[in-house]
Amino acid sequence: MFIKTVSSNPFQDQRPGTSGLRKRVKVFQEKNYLENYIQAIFDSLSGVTGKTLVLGGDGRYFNEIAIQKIIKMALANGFGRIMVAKDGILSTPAASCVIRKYKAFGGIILSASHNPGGEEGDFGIKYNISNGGPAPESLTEAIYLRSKTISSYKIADIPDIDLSVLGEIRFGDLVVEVFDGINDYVDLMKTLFNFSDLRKLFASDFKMRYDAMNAVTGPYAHRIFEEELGAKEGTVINWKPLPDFGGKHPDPNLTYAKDLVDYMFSEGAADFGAASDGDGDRNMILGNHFYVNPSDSLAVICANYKAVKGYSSGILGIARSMPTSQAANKVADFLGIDCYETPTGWKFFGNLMDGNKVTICGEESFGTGSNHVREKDGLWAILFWLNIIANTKKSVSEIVKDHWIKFGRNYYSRHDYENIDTDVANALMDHIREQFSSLGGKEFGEYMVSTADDFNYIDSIDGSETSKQGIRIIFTNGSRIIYRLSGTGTKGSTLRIYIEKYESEISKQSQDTQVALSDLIKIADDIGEIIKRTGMKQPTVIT
Ligand code: VG1
Ligand code: CO
Repeated sequence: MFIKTVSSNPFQDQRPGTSGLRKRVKVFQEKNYLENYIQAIFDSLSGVTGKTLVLGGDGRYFNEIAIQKIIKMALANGFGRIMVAKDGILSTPAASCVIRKYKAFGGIILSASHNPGGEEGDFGIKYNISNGGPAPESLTEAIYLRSKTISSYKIADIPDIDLSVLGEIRFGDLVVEVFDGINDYVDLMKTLFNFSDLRKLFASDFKMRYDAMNAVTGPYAHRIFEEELGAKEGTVINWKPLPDFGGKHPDPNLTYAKDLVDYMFSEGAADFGAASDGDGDRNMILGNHFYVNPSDSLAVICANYKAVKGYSSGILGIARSMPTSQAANKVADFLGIDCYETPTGWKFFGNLMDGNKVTICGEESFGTGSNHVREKDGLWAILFWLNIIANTKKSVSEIVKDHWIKFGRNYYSRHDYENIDTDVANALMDHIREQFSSLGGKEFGEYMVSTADDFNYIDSIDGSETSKQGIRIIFTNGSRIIYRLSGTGTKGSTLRIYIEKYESEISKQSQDTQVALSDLIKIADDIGEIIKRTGMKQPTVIT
């Protein structure tokens, strides 16, 4: 095998964000842009010689082109076995599963997750380490530093691999293995969930609709729900992965999964509705005429762990990202276990799971998962909910309302202001920071501020510190307003405002969320001058 060294000039903008490097496809198509970043990853790893690398993606435009280049570069950089998913299709949680199962050195997942795809859309690259989880900050920073000085990359001179044929291709001692990206994941789900109970559920008059949003989970969902569990044909819709996701935005929320939401709120809707994002790590849960807030979903899953065989012996602890509502804390208190608070992004949960501190983790952004892998897992959350339904014989809305009666309700909403000018966004955040010293004790109607600060995180396992992970305005009654700038967008800046209010009185638990939070929404604008500074009268997305 002949290895070429190609000289190249570095780029200065290859800094990974919340979840890998995300850029417009057009940027990745620039000469050497992809190659440089991949080489920067390999240069930042040590001891890869002869080891296994897992490779796959969410099927978006540029997936296969990138895969062919990465196979050649990984071989040139010393990996001994490249496990590449058939047709290049591998969901993020399935990649995590496979890395762990085959004890790979790491994996590269090609995805920009919920960002739009297609030629005009986004592309992304994530590197995952041997525990199956996203690279920690220390590694992503090392990759970024390396990318700024790189001067060449290595690539093997071999033909493209046919990704449609399972099996091994040998180049001397080196192996490229095209494997089935679905089987291992389905096998893992079978060890966790009571598939026989679920088969009975689907054999009854229970009806479900799952929208794969033309993204990666389609083949997984079709296999699990329709083939394994006997759900009626047509339960899984939009299940063939398309390079442009059918022109849609594969983000399972009230705005971008509108077709499913409209259906679930229509006459004759199914009992259960769900969707996942581009790379399969997110989930949205809907009941008949009912939407489950992701923060509540995390709390409900934790409170019902006994319903699921893989967890029935107990959960070690819970972790949630800082902006996620405190509903999970109520459950942890009740169970007598710890609830950890981490910065946004799944990479911060890995150490807690590896250190046996937590079993279940979640984020407000439609991400829930457990220590079965080291990524959030959309289908896992959906199967968990189905097991709860099978076990309790209650509807989704009954399950959530009963939960509120027991634990109280954390009214919760996130308001996103997308594509605002980056200078305006930074100035807005600084404007809030300037008020930190004067906000303590300040009253806004019935709300009094107890704390106003930047969230800084110290990892309890390795002591690493991460600062400025969102501005917190915490009120004396436990209500919160959080301001953060997104780390996954590719156009301008996205301001996220997370608003939370706790309500223990049962008679006050059935208000409309936006109405219940209206005072806090107004306070968020008073403190942040959002309308004035952005010129936007309302958020672009409300979840
Ligand atoms: C967003 C979410 C965050 C999630 C991240 C990656 O990040 O808020 O909770 O972990 O996306 O999810 P940000 O920085 O834009 O707020 V995924 O499904 O896009 O890999
Ligand atoms: Co995702």
